Amino acid sequence: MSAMQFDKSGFDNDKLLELYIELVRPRMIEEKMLVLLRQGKISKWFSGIGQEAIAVGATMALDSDEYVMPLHRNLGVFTARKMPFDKLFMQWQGKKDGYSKARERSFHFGANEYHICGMISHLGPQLAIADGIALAHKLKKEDKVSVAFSGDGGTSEGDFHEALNVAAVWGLPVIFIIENNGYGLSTPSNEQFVCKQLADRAVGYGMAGITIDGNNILDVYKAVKEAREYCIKEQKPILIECMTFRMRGHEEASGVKYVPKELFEEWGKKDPVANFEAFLLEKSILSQYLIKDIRDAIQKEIEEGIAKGFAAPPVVADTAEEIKDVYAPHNGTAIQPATTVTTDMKFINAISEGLRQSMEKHENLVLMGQDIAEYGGAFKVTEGFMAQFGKDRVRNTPLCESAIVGTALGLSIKGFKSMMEMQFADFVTVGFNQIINNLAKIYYRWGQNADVVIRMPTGAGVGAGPFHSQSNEAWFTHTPGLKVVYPSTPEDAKGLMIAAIEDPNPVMFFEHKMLYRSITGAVPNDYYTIEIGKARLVQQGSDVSIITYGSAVHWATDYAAQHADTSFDIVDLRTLLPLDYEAIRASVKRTGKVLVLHEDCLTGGIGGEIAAWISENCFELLDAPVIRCASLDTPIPFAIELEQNFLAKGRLHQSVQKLIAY
Ligand SMILES: Cc1ncc(C[n+]2csc(CCOP(=O)(O)OP(=O)(O)O)c2C)c(N)n1
Repeated sequence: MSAMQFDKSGFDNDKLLELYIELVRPRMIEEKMLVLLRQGKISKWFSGIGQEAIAVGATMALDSDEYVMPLHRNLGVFTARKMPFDKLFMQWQGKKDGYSKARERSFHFGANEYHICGMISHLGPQLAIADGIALAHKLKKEDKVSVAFSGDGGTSEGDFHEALNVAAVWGLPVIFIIENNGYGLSTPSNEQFVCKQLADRAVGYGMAGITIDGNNILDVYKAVKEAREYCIKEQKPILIECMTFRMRGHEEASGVKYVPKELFEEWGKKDPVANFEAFLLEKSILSQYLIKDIRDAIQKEIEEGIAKGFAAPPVVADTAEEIKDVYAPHNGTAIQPATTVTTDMKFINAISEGLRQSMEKHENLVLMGQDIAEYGGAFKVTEGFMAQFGKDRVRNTPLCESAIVGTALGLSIKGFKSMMEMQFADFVTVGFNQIINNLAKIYYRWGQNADVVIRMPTGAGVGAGPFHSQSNEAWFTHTPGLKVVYPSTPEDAKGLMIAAIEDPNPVMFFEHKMLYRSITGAVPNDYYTIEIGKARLVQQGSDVSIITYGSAVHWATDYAAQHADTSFDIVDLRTLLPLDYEAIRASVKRTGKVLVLHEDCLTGGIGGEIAAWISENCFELLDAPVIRCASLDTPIPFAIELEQNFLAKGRLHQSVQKLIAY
């Protein structure tokens, strides 16, 4: 007898059997994995035993081309999408023919042909990706939803709040599913949150929220089907809290000592597979014969898959391939302007112009940022854009950098390009995780590119204090998968902006705020790009090289103009990742004396990397040690007197003299 109540109205027998088969598959796979784990044949396992009805029921309620953002207990999502088991097993075994070329473990991978976007370990970031995918559906007027999973523990993350809030404010058709299994690793729910039900939070976001029995596959299926229709019709998100229980440890090795035994007994009676099976037997929809046939077929699939997985050769590291797969392929050769016509414009207007022409060229380009629509952005870069391109494509965002970066990634998965404006580069810290761990790594991990540009108004010089003046480009140059661009002239700013948007990879685009209105130059009127990764020789010289970027290019040229007795070779890097090593080498060759100059602090700044590279690769060309001139290793102070003292500019003369005297 089934200990649970099932309501089969609305389901025909075929559907009930299909649901049963899909429910049994992950259970049987897991049981086999636990055996292999005990035999030491697999390394780690996160079990979803006892929770399968949620992943399976939800996935089965969707169209097969609707994206799911699953987590570590959601094997049922992968199996219900009919991913071949042999390939899944190769994935877990770290074989080349898995879904991530052996670069990712457990469930941290996705596959676009199955409309699954894999998690990163940090859990919460999955939720905002669903926002981006739903936004793509909304913009294309498609009747589709996206679904994201969270555990009860994950709801404590800021990402949960941000993603739900954005979905509610923008009216996005997203189904957020919480698997409330009572524990986050060893932490019980009462140490995680104090609201009665997690679904109660929905009202605070202005969205619908329901709590259902997550162990009842028919309830889950029906709830998600209805939610799907609701989200599409109303163009709103919904929160579904599924009550369930984790029958095994957080991962197998960690055990379950901290869980009271009675809970296992209580929830054991509510096992989703056993109960559904008993119900179908009671209703004569299943028979023992049929169960045996179904289980035999699944068993065969599992055994064959495992055999194939074990037989697959171990992955062989190929450094060239590893490096190649850090970036999505792109022909970044410069696009030349169609005519020679130029207009003198300020640095900021050149950025605007690059963005505007990109919006005209790429109909799939969406701009997002705080106050960028009617208000035109904190610095007015997008002034007038909303009138020209409409509010769908020029979007004010709530104050939630993390969710917007995640949304940008979701848009990218659906083939959109996006630009996100950080109001100030300093605020990137609250979107850091999504940039470093999702945008930067996703292509390498499983081949999905992140076609996202993040604009970073950066730098000091106006007495704006520690949180509106930082140079934080070095945080990103240390992150493979990102490109870091940093123009210093209006012509470069426009060309590099267009290039950044053309590039299918994530680009951090640094704009020095001091340059916005202080620098004017001739800018081609037409659409053109400056190649990312190529430095510019500002002026050629023979005594001292100054290798620099951003506003420091202007410090260097001003200094050189005032010291005509020394012949300066000035290189504007323009891109900090990847660096143009050949341009650096050529400059070293011309002078033999190198100063690396930047506004960023000394320790850990990109200057250290450049100096190390020169000494390692150009030692014979040097007549003096490479000298770095950088800002103080302190936070940036507010008072102008302190800020001037902080900035590298004040030590430029001293550094140059030291180099010349060497
Ligand atoms: C940002 C972050 N902090 C901590 C962890 C370590 N961690 C992994 S899973 C987990 C518990 C998650 O609990 P819950 O969201 O309830 O999901 P469940 O594992 O119960 O399915 C923790 C603490 C992590 N992966 N990421």
